[in-house]
Amino acid sequence: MLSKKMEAQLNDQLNFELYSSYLYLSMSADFKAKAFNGFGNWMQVQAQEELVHVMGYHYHILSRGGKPVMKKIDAPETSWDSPLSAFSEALKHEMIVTSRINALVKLAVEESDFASSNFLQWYVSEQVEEEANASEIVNQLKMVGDSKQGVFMLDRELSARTFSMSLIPGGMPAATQGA
Ligand code: OFO
Repeated sequence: MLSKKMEAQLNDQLNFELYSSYLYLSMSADFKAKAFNGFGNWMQVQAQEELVHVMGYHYHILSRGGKPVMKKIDAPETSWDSPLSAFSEALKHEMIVTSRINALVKLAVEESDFASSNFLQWYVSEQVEEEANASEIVNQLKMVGDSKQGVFMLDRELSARTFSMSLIPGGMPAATQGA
């Protein structure tokens, strides 16, 4: 059984992950509208992964006797000056997500909620990857700078990213994913 405090904070994070998806969908739309289809594809896949993260919280809250509550989601920006500014914002956003997850783990430990602590470990590892991925692209964009050819090549490279349902948040059965 979740404590009321843990249930509330897991719910906040569920809704924050929905915002993540919303933000990346908006970035995807902006990129695609500007013919950066590879960057747009990367962001679209990111948005899909965020929904899987949402479902992990949804499953965990329900499994522990709580109730997921969908809240109002803030509207993200709709336009970014450059690929670098969008990916820099994505990296900054992921760093915020990491600190929120760390705070959840801290609460789980304080409450001796070992099931939530165990569940959250999946997100701790995932955040290492999330930050590394965004950071790598930010660095590459900085490296190519104003080179149109460099940006074009990077855009093409990121068009190869695909969404995989094999990504399963901790404790969430695979069958729930496909449902
Ligand atoms: Fe869910 O990891 Fe990004 O936000």
